[in-house]
Amino acid sequence: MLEGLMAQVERIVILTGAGISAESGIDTFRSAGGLWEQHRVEDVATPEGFARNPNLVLNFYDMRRAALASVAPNPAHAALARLEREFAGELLLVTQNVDDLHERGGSRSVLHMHGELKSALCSACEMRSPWHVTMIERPPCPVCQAPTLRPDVVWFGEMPYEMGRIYAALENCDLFVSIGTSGAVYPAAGFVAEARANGARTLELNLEPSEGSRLFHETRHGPASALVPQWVEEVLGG
Ligand code: BV8
Repeated sequence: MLEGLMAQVERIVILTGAGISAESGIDTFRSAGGLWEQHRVEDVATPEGFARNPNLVLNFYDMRRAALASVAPNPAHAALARLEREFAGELLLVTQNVDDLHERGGSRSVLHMHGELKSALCSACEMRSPWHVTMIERPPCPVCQAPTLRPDVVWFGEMPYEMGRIYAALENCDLFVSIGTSGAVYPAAGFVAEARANGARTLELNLEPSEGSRLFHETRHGPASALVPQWVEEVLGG
């Protein structure tokens, strides 16, 4: 249905979730045995959980940050990087993921709306710093030296990053594509309705129907490593 429209697409917003990194070996949140089954969300992804047991939370993110060294981007990440290089129109890649696979797959402009494992946020000076090691030892903030670093990750109840920029792009895009996300968490899960209300076409590429599938003009189900390269070829080939 969208094939014929691909040639007229000028402004694309893409939202990715944990499903795009699944074939790289990074656990998703809601699959069987996924991250949230191993830990209660309230304990590891909320400010209250961090206040209650900082060591548990720091260790949870230290382990995920360390695990990045043993995974690699997959063809879906590479295809989005190719789209960024070759698409003549405007492209905004927004990810809910805190991993660095989009960047390692070649994407140069990635908006991490929920933060990044490889970044540290100082609770004292509120500055963000690149971070590649552990935090459990309470290292000094590179900016203010206080021992008050936390993972630079947006927890439940916290405001995601760059919402103004995201909504502006959703208002102007003519195609919104959601890749590898369950549509379970807001405000990201509301982006499709926002884009559709502004007249954009909407496409979901996901292993199975998400919670928001019925809101998309078109949904394609299968692994991202197959669906994303195929869709990028359509956009560029169109
Ligand atoms: C906020 C970072 C407001 C941490 C994350 C009631 C109604 C509506 C909203 C709420 C509500 N109660 C509370 C809220 C707000 C809350 C929320 O939405 N809760 C939900 C549970 C109802 N949201 C928030 O708190 C957000 N902030 O609202 O702030 C505010 C206002 C003013 C002032 C201050 C604040 C912040 C939410 C951010 C939380 N942080 N991540 C970390 O990573 O550790 S959430 C985390 O889960 C992800 O970032 C992502 O956003 C979310 C969903 O995960 P997915 O990426 O979708 O992964 P999932 O496992 O769920 O799904 C994977 C999908 O991939 C599946 O569909 C699967 O089929 C597919 N898949 C699997 N394999 C493949 C595949 N697809 C393709 N190929 C494959 N191979």
